[in-house]
Amino acid sequence: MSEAKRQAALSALRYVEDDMIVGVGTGSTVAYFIDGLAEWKDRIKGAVSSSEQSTERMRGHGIEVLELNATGGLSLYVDGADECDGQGHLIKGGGAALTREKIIAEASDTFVCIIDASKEVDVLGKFPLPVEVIPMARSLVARQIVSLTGGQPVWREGVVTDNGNWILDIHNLRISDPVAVEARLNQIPGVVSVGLFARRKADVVIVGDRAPRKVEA
Ligand code: ABF
Repeated sequence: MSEAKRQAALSALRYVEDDMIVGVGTGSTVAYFIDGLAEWKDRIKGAVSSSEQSTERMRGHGIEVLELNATGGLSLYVDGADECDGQGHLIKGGGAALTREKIIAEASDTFVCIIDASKEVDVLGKFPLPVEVIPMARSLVARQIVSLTGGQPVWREGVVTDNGNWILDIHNLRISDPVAVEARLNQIPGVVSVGLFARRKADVVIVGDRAPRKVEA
């Protein structure tokens, strides 16, 4: 239980409007958002979910879960993060749901990121950077990560993503140019997606009970 996570999540409800289809992320902060969204279930058209975990929670509340292929673009996406810098660049994927999260973020006009103050950093990278990989490419990708970034990839053994893939967590990075690092890692064959949300970063960051902060484009 975290009061700050709950406050950020409830504050994000102000972005929900009648007849919206809401993009919904994953994690303990988002769980509070889903619980609050339950009160809107008859006023929104439904939600697009980034994980089996969130789908289950929303269905438990009677919120209709829709397919992104059927909805088209979304106006709002609400999700947590593992780290957030001052420009709204994020590390995400601690919960292994990064690929679907990235797809929904890309499909949405406004991405509202909800966090507590422990997630705020000056420079991203203390939290190991998750990378989703095709299983047969794990070792190839790991070697290329070492030569491209100097970071240490660690296989999150036993974890299989909702897409049937594996996760490497890159330790010991100091990501001073998140857009460049994201682009570089995305080039490695076998990488499905990188948990750096830099090119498509958050538009609004809500930290605990602080007022929402719009980040510069
Ligand atoms: C997800 O939830 C992830 O991308 C991120 O790893 C995590 C944040 O977790 P929590 O809200 O539980 O701290 O959105």
